[in-house]
Amino acid sequence: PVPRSEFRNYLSSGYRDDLARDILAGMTAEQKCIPSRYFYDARGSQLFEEICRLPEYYQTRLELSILHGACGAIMESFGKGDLVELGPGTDLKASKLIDAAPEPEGEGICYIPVDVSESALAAATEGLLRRYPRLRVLGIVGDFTRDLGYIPARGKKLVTFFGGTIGNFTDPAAQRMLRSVAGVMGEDDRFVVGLDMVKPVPVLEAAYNDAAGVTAAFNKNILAVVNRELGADFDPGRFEHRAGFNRDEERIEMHLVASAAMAVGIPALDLHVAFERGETILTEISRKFTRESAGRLFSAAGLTVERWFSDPKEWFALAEVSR
Ligand code: AVI
Repeated sequence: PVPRSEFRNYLSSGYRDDLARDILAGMTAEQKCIPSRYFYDARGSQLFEEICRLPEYYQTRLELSILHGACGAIMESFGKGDLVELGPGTDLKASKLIDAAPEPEGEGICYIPVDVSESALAAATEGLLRRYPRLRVLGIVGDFTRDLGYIPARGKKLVTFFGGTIGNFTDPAAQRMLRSVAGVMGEDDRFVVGLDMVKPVPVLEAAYNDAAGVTAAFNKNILAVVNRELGADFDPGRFEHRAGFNRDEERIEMHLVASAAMAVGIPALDLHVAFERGETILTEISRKFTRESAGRLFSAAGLTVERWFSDPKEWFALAEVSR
């Protein structure tokens, strides 16, 4: 019998080189920064899963309930073909879609998750293969900000990018990513993107300053990543978590604040970094959208919003776009 699942690895071995380059740039910049993609080592991914279950972090639950209401309409127009998921977390969202497909048991659908972590791909697909005896799987181990060209060009495609992660990209990075998705889409294909929306500031700020301190631990863990990979001697205990909404930019900004003046050594870069008390490292932006700003984001990348699905308060949304 033909195997139902296959994994292809397109990952370049450059994680440490990328990190070294980004940390050198980030630690010598006027506003020190560390790109948020380095949050997600094993511990960071585990902490992020914990964040998704926090009472203050409404995004994950809302998105799932919106998808529950929208999956019938989305799958009715898709029918069958390649279901591409960029950065799958669990298999929950893909199952919602496959359950709503016109044909049962995953018939006619090839699920194509794209993620840098092969273990994340295995976790996302194992259950699906068991649950849908006719589903096929093609796992792409790669970076969805640069490896989308490896998605096979054939038949019809539904691409999904859940979780509001598009908000973690600066505008130029988001444009690059959206254009590369547009580049693999045919005219009848659709792209479903999760967007966290502008809402009352206390709600937004609580989601990034949870009472249990999980987001603070998640934020500080990025220093442990730099210590481990580059031999640096950041003391996470001497940095404090800070997250607040920047109204002008319509985004949450997450920082690590030096609680005292200190020097940090980064041997792999032959670098000593001086911190003043109160100086910060920007570790993440999380943009919040309105229908208007989302429309501008997509149209600048040559994409058009076809349908809009959201909760009654419009706190989170799924935009279904075409090219
Ligand atoms: C992955 N991303 C959409 C999350 C967010 O809300 O921007 C990451 C996160 N940062 C702090 N809490 C969650």
